[in-house]
Amino acid sequence: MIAVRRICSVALVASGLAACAAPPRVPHPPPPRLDRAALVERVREETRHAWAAYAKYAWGHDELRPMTQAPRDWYGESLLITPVDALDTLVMLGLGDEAAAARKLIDEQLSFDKDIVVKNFEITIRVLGGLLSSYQLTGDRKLLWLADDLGARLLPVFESPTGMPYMFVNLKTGKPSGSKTNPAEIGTLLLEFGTLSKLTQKPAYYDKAKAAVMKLYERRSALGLVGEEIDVETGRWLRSDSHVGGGIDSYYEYLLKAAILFDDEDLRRMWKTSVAALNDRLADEAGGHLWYGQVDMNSGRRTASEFGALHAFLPAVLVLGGELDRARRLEASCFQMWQLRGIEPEVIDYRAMAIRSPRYQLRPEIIESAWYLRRATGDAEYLAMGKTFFDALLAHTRTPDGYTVLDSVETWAKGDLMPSYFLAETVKYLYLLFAPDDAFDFDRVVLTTEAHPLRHTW
Ligand code: DMJ
Repeated sequence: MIAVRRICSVALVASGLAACAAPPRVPHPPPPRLDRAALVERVREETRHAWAAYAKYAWGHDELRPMTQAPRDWYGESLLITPVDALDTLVMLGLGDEAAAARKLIDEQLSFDKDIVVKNFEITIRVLGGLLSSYQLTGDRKLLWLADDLGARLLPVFESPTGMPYMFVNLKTGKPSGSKTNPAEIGTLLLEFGTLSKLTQKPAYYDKAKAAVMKLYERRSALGLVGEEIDVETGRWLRSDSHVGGGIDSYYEYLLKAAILFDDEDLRRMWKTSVAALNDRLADEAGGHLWYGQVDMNSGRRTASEFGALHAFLPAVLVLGGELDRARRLEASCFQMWQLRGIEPEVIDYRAMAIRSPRYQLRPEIIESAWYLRRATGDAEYLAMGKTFFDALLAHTRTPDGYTVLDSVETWAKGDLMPSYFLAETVKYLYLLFAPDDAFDFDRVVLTTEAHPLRHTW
């Protein structure tokens, strides 16, 4: 009897249940009805709180360091990264005064005529994408002019022997640099460069960004996978680890989203082949949950079982691609990762359910996926998830002066940065999740990897 009891309790501990005997069947109480209107209002208030801190301590600079109440510029001189990244959020949330102030700042002060070497990917997704979506939302032609000026200065990145972009470029001289790069930095340009092409009627932007992604796709392995690092001068892979995390993630996202926004059949075919390879080779089952881990792109051999905050973009893209069951299961896994500590760590090992990187960078991906799932299914479970995310952000990342990243979700030690994507993405997806389903017209709209809505108007 004792032996039986022990076996029983070990099994129950392993399965996370509290008692040995089958518990009486008590129906789950229905989830409490959320007051969506109150949540929407609270997200607006918190956005105002974050923006006010930027305005007070970092006005005219790239980002805010909320703990030291200081500004941060990425390249010594400001490119107004937070105001540009945040402007469409301020407009969409109806924060009229804040949006007007951001627009005035951008119209009057933003200049790209600077002798600085910038990262093409980050400036494209945050600044070029922000300018384009804000132009479409406001009709302010200065924003389109700025986008065109920036696009022209970034364009030399594509002048490599393979046509795949260098990682950096000097905004004044046009000198590109950094031949070792990754799929995300090559493949996450087409929504922004393509939209710029359509709005300015300059085909070069679309053609170069599309050629680059095709060159990358051509270099996929026989298994249909891409690796982690590639040299754009030789076209050779430098690292063959394949996964859907940082450095690769949004390459896949843009195959599908660009196929949708531009009605591009090449890209649709490339997405279909690629997602089939991901589902076939990277998808992994552990603890009854679906994950996407790491394999070698050539042999398919499993190399690691890591998953993290960045990987959590995938349920959203699976929803867009019509794979609802996988999306649901993967978001449930992401939620399990969140619940390990009550806020998600940057990376876990999903087999050991152990934290590998304890930071929380105020990332939006898990919230983004909850919003896509909510729209696709109508299920209240995703609203409840969103409330869990929002409550945790309020409890652990809010400061008297905006919001900050966490150095550790194990100790709750705070870092000192409010990344621009917090205002571009994190609060926007929370708002969209709680807002009435028809609050925005998403007809022919695709959201970029930085949550900038781009509308097909051409
Ligand atoms: C954002 O800058 C973009 O979403 C990018 O694609 C990767 N993730 C960060 C936010 O986590």
